[in-house]
This record gives sequence, structure tokens and C-alpha cells, in this order.
Amino acid sequence: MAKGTVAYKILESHLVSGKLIPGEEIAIKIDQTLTQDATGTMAYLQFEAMGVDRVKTELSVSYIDHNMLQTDYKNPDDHKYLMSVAKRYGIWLSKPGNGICHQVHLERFAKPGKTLLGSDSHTPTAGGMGMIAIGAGGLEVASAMAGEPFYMKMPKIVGVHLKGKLPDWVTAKDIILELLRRLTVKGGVGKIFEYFGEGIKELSVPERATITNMGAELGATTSIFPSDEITRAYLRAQGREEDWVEILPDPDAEYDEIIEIDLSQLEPLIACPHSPDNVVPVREVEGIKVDQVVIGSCTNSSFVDLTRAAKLLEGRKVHPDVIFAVAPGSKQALELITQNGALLTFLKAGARILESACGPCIGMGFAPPSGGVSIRSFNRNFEGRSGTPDAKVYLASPEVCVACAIAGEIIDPRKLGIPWVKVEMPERFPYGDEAFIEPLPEEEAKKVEIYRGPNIKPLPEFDELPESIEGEVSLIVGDNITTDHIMPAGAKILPLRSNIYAISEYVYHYVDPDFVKRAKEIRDKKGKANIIVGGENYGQGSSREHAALAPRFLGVRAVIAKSFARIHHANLVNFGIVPLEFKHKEDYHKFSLGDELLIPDLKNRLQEGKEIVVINKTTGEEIVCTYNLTPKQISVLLKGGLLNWIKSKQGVKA
Ligand code: MIC
Ligand code: SF4
Repeated sequence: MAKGTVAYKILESHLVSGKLIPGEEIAIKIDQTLTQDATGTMAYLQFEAMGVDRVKTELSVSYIDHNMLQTDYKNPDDHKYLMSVAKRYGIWLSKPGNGICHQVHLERFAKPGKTLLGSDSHTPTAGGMGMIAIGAGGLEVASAMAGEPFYMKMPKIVGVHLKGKLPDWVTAKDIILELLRRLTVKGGVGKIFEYFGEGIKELSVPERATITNMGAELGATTSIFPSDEITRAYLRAQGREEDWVEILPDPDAEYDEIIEIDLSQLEPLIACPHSPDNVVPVREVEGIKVDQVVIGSCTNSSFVDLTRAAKLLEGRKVHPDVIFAVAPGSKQALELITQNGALLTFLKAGARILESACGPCIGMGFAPPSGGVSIRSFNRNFEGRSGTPDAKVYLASPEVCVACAIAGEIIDPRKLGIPWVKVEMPERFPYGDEAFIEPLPEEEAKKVEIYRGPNIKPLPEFDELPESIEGEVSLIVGDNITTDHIMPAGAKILPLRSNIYAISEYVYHYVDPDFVKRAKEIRDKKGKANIIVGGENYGQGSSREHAALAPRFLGVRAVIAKSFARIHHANLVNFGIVPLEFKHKEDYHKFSLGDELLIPDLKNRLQEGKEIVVINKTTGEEIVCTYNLTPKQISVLLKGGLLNWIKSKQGVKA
């Protein structure tokens, strides 16, 4: 039962309902929320629809960090909407340029022992500060802001025992890459990873946050470190020592599973295209010519990362064939490297400095050239995500990135003969709070008018689940489909996040450009639904609810897959799409594009907890499906989605 672990203690102190037994449905109180602009506009539209006067959390922060190209009115319209909504409802606002939500939250707001729900899959970054931080769809974050608890199945708590000491040139990034190598992108589904052992004493809070950040790539619910003296020193340097509480695992804490990593045996690792779990030692892929290198993203662009990268670059030049960029994770990190001279070192070495934002990580600028090789300190390298469909993106530590930038090819950094450098944490960080807007007092807030530019379109309304679904297979996809496949981001599509009608034109755009046309044709035949067939770990990656909302708008009513990723599974339910799982995985082959399907008596069967039979009318075969849904999720599905469910609950109360 994992009693006595850090994760268990925090969940226990926030438990609203349920038992902390793996697999049981629990509800936990949420202390803090965060949103970012790409998921935030929808989240706040949904929050507004809930009719609450002011956020009910201890702290809610709205960050603007994803959509910042501002090629026309769309992004700035969204920013203005977000700024006015924040003022109206008692929410902190982090202006564009202040940095990436996870990095800034860690610096300025994360608190040991608290819970955080964020509309971004890398919210677990704050687990580096000893908090339970979970990524979710915007609608669930909106509910948390309205004071609702967060529902989930109690995960298993896996202890990751870090033994020994990291050798030089091996860093926090290599620890999480090693876990990805061992467990794969679906190895963490239904699990919380809790780190312990003497190895954690060597890791500063931002380094711990690199590990908890990329736990998202394991599919984990979240990851967490204890709150110890290292946490305290970091908070002191942030001028927030009063936020510190000690939270250590009990000496007899029992984990549901234990994984051991001997740090002294690790070496520099790299994730090869196109998956974060395609991990090999750097030495195995040496010699590959490199076109671009970038240090940034919420995984590895803290002050520690940037300072060490600069020290390694001192007196050296970026290879003439390489374009090297640095995107500091926060304004605070940028201020620090300005003060300590690291910024000048980057400039002298020939680096290009990008804004403190997500930027290239989500295909917002700095795309690689055709077929180009890009080495990045990021967390995701899904095909096409960089903006260049045939680019080859590798993921590695900032230190490996620097080595590749100098050598012009992939190289084990230990071969360059550069001495390793240690980075001391500063006694005091420049807080850099100038780009925050504080919440207004309640009376003043009530007078604020919300700005809605023409890019903000109202949410479409959805009907309840029919008794039976009559439909057609409109798409068949393989294993590990990401939300980037389903609802791509990037400079062209991301600005449409506040307009479901426009963005739904791009569903599965790069996988099958005809999908939208086909889906609409099926949707527009009266009473017909689209059904998608998928493989393992369907919907891995981001928390973007647009990957459920837009398909729902196109008439998708069910996805039948071998297994699902956690956040996407929840998003499907929240937008009224039934996630069904094959009882026998080999049945995946019993479908072809265009097959006519009937799912009879669906509503009753869900309510009665019975297996679902899908009849393939084209072949005459019957396929048995199961589902992994809590009672609450079933009632949400029946209503056609979470918003309908909330509205009907309010209606009953009235
Ligand atoms: C991502 O890294 O894919 C994103 C962009 O941050 C997403 C959120 C989004 O799609 O807006 C995430 O990780 O949840
Ligand atoms: Fe931004 Fe990339 Fe982090 Fe997502 S993974 S929050 S896009 S930096």
C-alpha cells in the first residue's frame, strides 16, 4: 500500500474520497493550479461556463509561454483574454517572456507537501520540490479552480532507488533517459515514481525537476522527490524559506515496486528519433553530422543547465556547420546568466539567443532544415513535432548538446578533453517577479470586463451518449500514437487553439490528410458516428484536450485501442468519446477502413459494467471490448462529457 512514502503522505493529507489502494478511484483536494496559454484559453472558457465568482484554490497561475510568435492578432488576442480573465477571477498572470510555466512555477510557487494540477503534461516538474503535481486536461483544471477535487485511479507508488554517485559528464537527464530505456514510453502508466537513496543528495532542485519533468514521457501519473535540506536551501535562495516543510519517506516505507539505478554505472545517453525511449549510449551514435543544437525547454533550461553549458563552452566556438541556440527557461534564469557572464560566453561562442518560452520544443520557430539532425535538451522528439516532417531530433543533456555543437557531430562529450565543471547554487536568486501580474482584490476583480477578440470562439455543444452507436471505421492507427499526431501543434496550428471549428480542420493532418473530409462525411450522415481503431498507448504525450475535443466535433464517438495513455483517456471521457479496449488484442486486425460497425446497447452495458460487443457489420464478426472507467467517468460519458455532467449536476441542485 506504499504507506510511509512521500507520495502516500501527501495524497493521504489531501484525500477527499476513496481508499489509497492501487486501482481504486480516489478524489484529492487541489491546492494550486497552473495553465498555459495553449490549453488555458479553453480551460478559462470552461471555467467561465461553471459560473464561479473567484478561483477557490490557494493559488492559481496563468502562464503565457507557448503561443508567442504573434504573427497576427490571434496570439495577442488570446493573451489579452487570458490577462483579463486572470484579473477577473483572482488568478496570477505570468506575462509572455517571463518563462516556461514549469520552470517559473518551480522557482516562484511550488511548495513541498502541496498538490498542483496543471493543464500541461509536464506539470510533474514541480515534483522536484516534493509536491504532488499532476498534468490534466484544461476542463479538469477548470473544475479544480472551481473547487472540485481531482479524480483519478490511485496509482502504484514505485520507489526509484538512486545508489552511488554520478560520474562526471553524466547528469540528471541521463537518469531519466536510463529509466525510459528500461521501461519505455508506456512503462509508467498508472504509476507514481518516487526517488530516494543517497544518490538524491547530489541533485539540486532544478536537477530533480529535470527527472520529474521527463517522468511524463514514461506515461507516469507523476514523479516526486522528498523535501529535504536541499529543497530548503533552494527555497531560501528564492526568498521563500517559509514555504519549506520537511517530507521524507519513513525508514520502513514500503513501495509497491522498487527500481534500482547505480548512478556510478551510468554514461551519457541520447534518445534517438522519433521517441524519447529510443535511448542508447551517446558513443553508439557518434559521428552523425549535426545541423542544429538547442538548449532549452521545461526539461533542461534552468540556471544550472545554462551556467554549466556556458562554462564548458568558455573559450570555444560553435562548429561552423552548426546553428546553436539557447532558450533560457525563465526570466530569472536569463537574469542570472546575464549577471554571471554565461550569456556573454554563449554570444562569444556564436550562439543564437531565443526567447524564454517553449519555442522550438513545440515547433514555434527554429525548425531544423529538411532531413536535418537536431540535438536538443528537450523531452519529446516525436516525428514532425519540430515543424520539419523529415527532421531527425535527438534528446540529450545540455552538456552532450554543447559537445555536439562544438564537434559538429554527435560525440561522447568525454572525448573532447574538456574538464568537467561543477555549478554552485547561488545564495540568492534574482526573483525576477516583474513580469507577474498579481490577482486583484475581490471587489475590484468583480468590475473587470473580459476581453474577447475575434479568435476566441464559443465552445460547441455536444449531445448525450446514444443508446447504441452506429458508425464507420474512419481511421486505423498503430502503437504509441501521440497527441501531436492527433492534433498537431506548431506555428500554423497552435494559434487556432481558441477556435475549435478552425483547429478541427487539422485533426490527424500529417498522418492522413483525408481524415477530416472523411470524418465530416460520416458525421453528416444522420445518426452515423466515426470510430477510430488504435494500438497500444493511444494518445501518449501532451495534455491537450483539443486532441479529444476536435475529434468529437468531427463526430468521433468511440476509440477502440489496445491501451490508452492516462491524460488522453481522461480527455476522451471528458468530451464524450468512449475509450474501449480490445479484450483480445489480436482482434485489432479484425477491422479495415470503412467497415460499418454497430455497438448495440452501449449505454446500458456501461451502466451495468458489462463487456461491450462491437459488431463489424461488414465482416459479420463480433469483437469483445472492455473499458477502464470509474463510476464517475461512466456517468460523465452518459451525459456526453464533463461540461454537460457539471451543468446537469448544477441543474439538479437548483
Ligand atoms: C507539449 O509539450 O506537448 C505541450 C505543448 O506543452 C502540451 C500542452 C499543449 O498541447 O498545449 C503538453 O505537454 O501537455
Ligand atoms: Fe513547453 Fe516543450 Fe515543456 Fe511542453 S514540453 S511545456 S512545449 S517546453
